[in-house]
Amino acid sequence: MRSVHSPLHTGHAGQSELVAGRILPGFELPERVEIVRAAVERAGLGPIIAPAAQSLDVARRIHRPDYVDFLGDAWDLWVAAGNEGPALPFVWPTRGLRHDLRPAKIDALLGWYSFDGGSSFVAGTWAAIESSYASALTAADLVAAGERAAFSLARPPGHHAGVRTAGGYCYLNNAACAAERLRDRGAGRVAILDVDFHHGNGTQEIFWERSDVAVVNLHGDPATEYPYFLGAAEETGEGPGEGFNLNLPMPAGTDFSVWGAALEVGCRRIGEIGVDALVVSLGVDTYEGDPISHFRLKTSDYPKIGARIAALGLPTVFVLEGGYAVAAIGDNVVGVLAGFEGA
Ligand code: Q9C
Ligand code: ZN
Repeated sequence: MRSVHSPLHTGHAGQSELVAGRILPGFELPERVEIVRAAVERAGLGPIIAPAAQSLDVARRIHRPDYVDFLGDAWDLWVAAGNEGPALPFVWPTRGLRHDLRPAKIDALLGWYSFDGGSSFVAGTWAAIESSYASALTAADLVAAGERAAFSLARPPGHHAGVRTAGGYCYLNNAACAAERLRDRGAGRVAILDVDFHHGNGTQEIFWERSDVAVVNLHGDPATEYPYFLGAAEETGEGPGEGFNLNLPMPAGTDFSVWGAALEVGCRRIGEIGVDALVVSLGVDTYEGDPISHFRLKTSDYPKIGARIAALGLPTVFVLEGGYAVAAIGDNVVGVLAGFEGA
């Protein structure tokens, strides 16, 4: 399969994040994608191509248009206000505060448009966001044009980004945009299968009331795992979307014997619903060596994931999400893709 990749992600570097009471260097590093790219090349998975230029039209339908505009403006506003380091939110309009007054100042806008302190902005952040989005849409276009599968080899990731909020290292929801693009190109119904360790709260929020994009999430139980405030099994969708959201939370320490059974449940549901195309939110932070996550999948498990996904027989867009054990991320991601191709 072809991989879609842009070097513009490298400008999204030196960001910081608020974690456990400290401002730390970000975990979501440029090396992640560089190592996956090297592994794709080494495995001979297929050509690596540049994304086609993309308008923000799809992003502005998946997200609020003013949020997309903010992402493009945030760094310049931060610098214009006299700041130098990463733009990191520090105040949020949570319960009990007003939600009807869009603030004017960048300090407040950062919190208005985020749900945590995980998604900071540096000078190259917007160019990286755009390149990750364009890579996902280009991969979707390849699949819509008849390719069996394509891989968006890009960062920053997207599945935590909601209708109007950044968080969890995410800004635009690339997988949601890819699904929307597949719909635009003729797929009647699309499924998103999210195998990242963390619940894809943004993807769930975006498609919560929609039946044309079904969302299946396998993740750490939000009772104890980030993002905490979404992802319980009881969340099944609302209105026309009722029954089109499936959450499969699992406890810390879960290994492939349990995780693989959940994948089976998720894949069967996708088969029952009946969809024309699939987007996989491909996080490999389920790996036993991941520094911020708590599942115990092994490198030898990832090809099995790819093979099970391939058995769905669907045109498939893979979109890179999390995975922070940098030394293993290449083998684990390529394991899924090679397992898919070999099936
Ligand atoms: N001690 C993705 O995998 N911080 N985002 C968790 C760390 C946020 C992960 C706490 C993790 C976000 C795309
Ligand atoms: Zn994750």
